[in-house]
Amino acid sequence: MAAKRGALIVLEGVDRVGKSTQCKRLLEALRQRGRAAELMSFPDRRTEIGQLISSYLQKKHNLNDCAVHLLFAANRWEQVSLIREKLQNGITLIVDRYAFSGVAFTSAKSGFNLEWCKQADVGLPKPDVILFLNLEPSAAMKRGGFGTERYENLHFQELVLQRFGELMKDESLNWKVLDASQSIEVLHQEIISNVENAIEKAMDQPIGELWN
Ligand code: Z5A
Ligand code: MG
Repeated sequence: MAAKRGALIVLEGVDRVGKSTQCKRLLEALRQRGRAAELMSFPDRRTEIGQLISSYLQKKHNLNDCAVHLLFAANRWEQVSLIREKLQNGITLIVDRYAFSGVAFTSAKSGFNLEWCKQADVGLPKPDVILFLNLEPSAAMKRGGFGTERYENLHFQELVLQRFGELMKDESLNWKVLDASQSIEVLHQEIISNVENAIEKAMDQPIGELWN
């Protein structure tokens, strides 16, 4: 019998909703349960492309909006063989932001439509579940406030949330919308039960392709 593959688990949401906090809790919980699991996050600021993105986000320099959109996508594509290899080796990957952030953030800028934005990520490994941490940006902002990076302002985050809403209409993807106003622990429990289901279902299925 072929070895069971790992699941691709994505956490998404606007700024400060608790994605990174939950990704870490989830990783610990899966490992405690004896599951092979690893964490990945995008943007991955460690690569050369990631460094360009990081310096753009820190407003150290400007980039053309189309170019930076493609850089964010390229920063995912440069990890695709690794993602596939880990999944095939039975490792469940927890991913902190993915193509959905890519599309939601760029399409919140004027002059961009969702379809154009999706093209650069078509064919990426398809998540087995997308956990959307849902919270009004005004509430998220109260969590210590936004920092000084690009995009960290209330009006833009509200547009981003609307764009995520558009993406969630796609029923070919397994979106789970979770109430991120709950305590870290309660939210964690909801996440782990959704993730256990996704892992069990993914085991016997081939890895899908996003938006294909
Ligand atoms: N971006 C893009 O444009 N295109 C792309 O393709 C991608 C990203 C992938 C950088 O992302 C920016 O890149 C981001 C999107 C854009 N721009 N914005 N805005 P990032 O992932 O590096 O962003 P970040 O700086 O890590 O922030 P974040 O990810 O948005 O935060 P978070 O991970 O969701 O939240 P957190 O760090 O876990 O928690 C925030 C605080 O809330 C912290 O003090 C926690 O202790 C607290 N917290 C967490 N959970 C709770 C609960 N349940 N209750 C109360 N307090 C809580
Ligand atoms: Mg984060």
